[in-house]
Formats: sequence, structure tokens, C-alpha cells
Amino acid sequence: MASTLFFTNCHLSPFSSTAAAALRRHPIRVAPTSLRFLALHSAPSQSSRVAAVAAMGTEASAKVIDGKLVAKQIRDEITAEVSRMKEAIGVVPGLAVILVGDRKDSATYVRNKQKACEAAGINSLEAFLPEDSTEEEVLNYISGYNEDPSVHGILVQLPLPSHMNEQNILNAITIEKDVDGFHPLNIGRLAMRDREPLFVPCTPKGCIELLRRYGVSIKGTRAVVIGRSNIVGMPAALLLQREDATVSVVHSKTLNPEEIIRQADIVISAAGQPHMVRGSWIKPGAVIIDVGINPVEDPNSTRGYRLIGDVCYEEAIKVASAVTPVPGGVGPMTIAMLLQNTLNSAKRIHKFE
Ligand code: NAP
Ligand code: LUD
Repeated sequence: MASTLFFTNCHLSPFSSTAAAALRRHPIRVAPTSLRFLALHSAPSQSSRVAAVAAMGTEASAKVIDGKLVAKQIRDEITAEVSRMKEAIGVVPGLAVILVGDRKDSATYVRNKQKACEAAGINSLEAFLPEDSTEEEVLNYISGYNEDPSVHGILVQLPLPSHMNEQNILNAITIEKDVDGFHPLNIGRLAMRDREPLFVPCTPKGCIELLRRYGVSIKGTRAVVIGRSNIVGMPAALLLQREDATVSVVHSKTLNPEEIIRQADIVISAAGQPHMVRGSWIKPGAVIIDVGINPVEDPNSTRGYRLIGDVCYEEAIKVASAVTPVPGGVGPMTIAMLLQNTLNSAKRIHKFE
């Protein structure tokens, strides 16, 4: 888990922007929500349509977007495809994960990925390297996995220890096995018109998939992405733009974040700031995807902390038309998308439709 723990709730959250402080002095009243964006469109399958409608509930209150449920559905679909492929051509998809160091949060995520692979019938290989490993050692593992025909996806869990050059390491993964979608060639293609990346980064892909499975139409909407990191914010903005949203990106130097966020029909927040987005920052009826995972002290929890999002959930649920919870929102989708990318990689390499 990250080293800094905060104690916060919606009212005590440590706001980092001066604009946020100004907003607290002049709170803005919001009208009741509308369900403008929850008409189902081109839902992918009857079962997910049904689940989406069921999870949406009634118009009276905002809907919880159940990432855990959707991720489970996707993992079930993947399990069936993995077994169809194995029966047809005798190939089992393989994912290699490299974890350097002993960060607790990274170890948890890698363990969850490993378990999800096993459950779906995907072969999972792990390299656990000590914190003081050299960059060369990591590069050696990558070239081994690049050459290994039983490996269809390679993931180096981030962040890496500070003595390592992340760019060198991510660039070394062959783009055909770059199931994280972080290789500059994959990101470049994502950014360009009429180009197709081989893989799209899992967390932003999971956000879009949640919107799709909940029937939220993106085309023509105003979307705001909070955060511009290589792994979430930037690719999320590119994906929304590819889906024909008009996209603004808010970052730590943005002067009036809440003013911009309040115009958004869709918000994807990936700032890593506990409960930064208040109810009064949200346009009534907006759809809120909270990527943030922030540990806060909680003496009632066995772990001594719990996880909260970037968005003040209790306030957002009263204003938005739909909100993802933390945990149980985007996190499980990240893992489901990783399995999907790994399966697709194996299918592409073995030309299996
Ligand atoms: P990151 O690399 O630290 O990037 C954070 C981004 O947020 C930066 O672009 C930063 O702006 C911006 N930011 C920071 N404070 C802000 C503020 N007060 N107002 C507006 N923007 C602000 O983090 P990340 O890797 O993208 O992760 C973001 C959060 O998502 C974290 O909580 C992380 O744990 C979580 N996460 C969750 C998943 C999942 O599967 N659910 C996956 C990945 C990450 P600057 O660019 O100006 O510094
Ligand atoms: N590095 C990721 N670093 C961190 N949450 C994840 C993540 C699952 N190369 C690379 O997997 O995609 C990556 N590729 N990331 N992350 C974060 C990021 C990486 C975050 C959360 C979860 C993966 C997850 O399962 C659960 C939830 O939100 O419900 C909670 C899990 C818990 O600790 O209880």
C-alpha cells in the first residue's frame, strides 16, 4: 500500500487546489438528476444488457455502476473463449508478470491478476525480483519472455524502483505482447486517426467498457478526465476522443477544476486525491467513473486502512445519474481487461478467430 495514509471523509478531505477552497466558501446548489445518458445502446450481449438494466435500478437515485459484476461477466466470457481455443488448436494463452520490489499494493494487484488468470484457464508466469535488482536483470527477463512462444502477454508492474529507467524497460517489451498497451508505438497509434493499437491500456479500456455495458452513449458528450498520467489519464482522454466525446483534461495546474468538471456529462477521475471531487462539482445527471484508489486510515478495518476514490461518493450519488464505487468499480475491470488483452494476443499470434 502507498506509504501515505490520510484520514478523510467528504467534509474533511484535504483539498489540494485553491479553487477547491474557494468553492467551499461559495457552495453551488445542484438540481435533481436526469437519466439522459442511461438509455442502453448497442449493448454487447443479452446477459450484460439484463445485468446492466438490473443494476441501474430506478430513476429516483443515481445508479451504482457495478464494476465487480461486469468484470465477473467478462471473465466468464473469457474463460469460455480460452477453453474453446484450447479445444480447437491446443493453445493456452500465457501471461508473464514481472514484479520488482516488495510494495504491498503492487503485490496485491499482481496476486489478484494471477488468481484471475488461473480462474480463466490462462497460464500465468511470475518473476518476483528483489528491490535492488538491476535494470539489466529486468531486461533479461523481458527478452526471455519476448522469445518464449508460450507467453502471449508481458506486464511489468509499475511503479518500478526509482533506480530503474521505466522507459527503457517498457520499450523492451515486444509490441505483439504489450498487453498493458504502454509501448510508445501502441500509445502513438491510439493517439492517431485511422491507426489501430494492438493493445489499449487496461484501466482506461475498463472505464470505456463499463460505460458501454451500462448503455452510456459517449458520442457528442462533454467529457472531463482528471489526471494526465501515461497509464490512465492520457489514454483515457484519447479513448473518449476516439468515441467522439469532446474532451477536457484537468491536471494539478488547472486553475478552475470544478468549473470545468461541472460542465462534464462524463467524468473519469484519475488524480489519486482522496474525495477531491465534491457533489457540487458535478453536473446533475452526469456519469462518474472514479479510478482513484486512495488508502485512508480506518481503525475498524483489519488492515488498518480502507480504500476510497477521488470522488466523494456519498455526495456524488445524490447528483450524478451513475457512479462507480471504490472498491468494486474500475479496479476489477482493469484485471478483466488484462485477461481480455492476453486472450486477444494469443488469438492474434495463433491466427485463431
Ligand atoms: P499519477 O501518475 O500520480 O497521476 C496523477 C494525475 O493526477 C497527474 O496527471 C496529476 O497532475 C493529476 N493530479 C494530481 N493532483 C491533482 C489535483 N489536485 N487536481 C487535478 N489533477 C491532479 O497517478 P495514476 O497512476 O494516473 O493514478 C491515479 C489514481 O488512480 C491513483 O489513485 C491510482 O492508485 C489509481 N489507479 C487505479 C487503477 C485502477 O485499476 N482502479 C489503475 C491505475 C491507477 P500533473 O500531471 O499536473 O502532476
Ligand atoms: N502497472 C497497473 N500499476 C498499478 N482493486 C493496476 C490496479 C487492480 N504495469 C502496470 O493493475 O495495470 C497496471 N499495469 N495497475 N492497478 C493499479 C495500477 C500497474 C489497481 C486496483 C486493482 C489493479 C483492484 O483490483 C480492487 C478494487 O478497486 O475493487 C481493490 C483491491 C484491494 O486492494 O482491495
